[in-house]
Amino acid sequence: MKTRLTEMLSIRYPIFQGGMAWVAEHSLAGAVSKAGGLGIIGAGGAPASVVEKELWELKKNTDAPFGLNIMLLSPYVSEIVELAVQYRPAVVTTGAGSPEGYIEKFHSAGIKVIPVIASTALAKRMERCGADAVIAEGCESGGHIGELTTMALVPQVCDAVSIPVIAAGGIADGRGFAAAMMLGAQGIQIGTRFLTAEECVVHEQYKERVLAARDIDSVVTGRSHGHPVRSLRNSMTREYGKLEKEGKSFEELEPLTLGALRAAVVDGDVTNGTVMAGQIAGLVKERLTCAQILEQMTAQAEECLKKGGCWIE
Ligand code: TUI
Repeated sequence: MKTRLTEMLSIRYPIFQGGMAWVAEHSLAGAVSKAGGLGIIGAGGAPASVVEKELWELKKNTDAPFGLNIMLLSPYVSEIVELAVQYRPAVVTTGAGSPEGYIEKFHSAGIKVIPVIASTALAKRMERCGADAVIAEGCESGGHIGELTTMALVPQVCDAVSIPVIAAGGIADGRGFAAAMMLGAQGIQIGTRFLTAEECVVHEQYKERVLAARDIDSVVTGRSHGHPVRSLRNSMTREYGKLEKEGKSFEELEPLTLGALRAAVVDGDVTNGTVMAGQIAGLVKERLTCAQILEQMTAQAEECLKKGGCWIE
């Protein structure tokens, strides 16, 4: 499946693995890159020393191209930017903000810059500033999200910019992959489906929670304070939702979520932790290797694209 994205990055599949905070470390990213996708280390809110260890381990284990995701709300952004320049991933993806101020620096180091955007306005701004592609992420995604759905966002972004568009949010099988390509995307980014991959190191309880999730099991908290986050329903989201309805301030709510993603991912606290996952979690029913996920999704997408739909003769 050759697209402008596979050619730009010399990768076999036009598939990025989302740079999920705490989750996207070297074993997951390395497995995806080795299998022919683009594995991405997620810096999240971690200090540069932690991220450096992951980059070092990844580089030790594979020569395949990989990426680094920089979460722009992190207090360590400037150190992580320097780390990127030092370790030279093929791509830097960014989330939760605009990477405008860093694009030139990355380009001088030979690094492609691919921001996650949630609107056509930001996509156009990124193209003007020299971004090499954009990831159009719909609100079906897990974690920090925008307002528009993937179905509405992707074709509008594809019409608004000339650089390649990568679709993200709500894609976990070959049907979603094919649909994204029909909307004009040159590739896709997958998060939730990789949570249950064999090489993914999230806690066993987290994996079980994702495997058990139904279509309606994710909720968005934090809308009232401008930081909407999608995760799987649990005691924490119920308590958060109740306090949000009562009009509690961000400062009063923050203690509920501080360290809660780590608690779920690392300690397996799926009751009081934040179990970030997308709406498509209900479709994720098996544990496969990253290579199997990429092969299966691509074969199914090619089949769908050949058939072109389910018309009757
Ligand atoms: O960044 C993500 N997903 C994330 S980041 C994260 S860590 C976190 N944890 C708790 C609270 C907040 C963050 C967990 N999941 N996805 C990429 C993404 N970026 N989605 C939406 C956006 C976005 C939104 C607004 C990008 C740019 C933007 O505009 C900012 C501007 O300056 O115009």
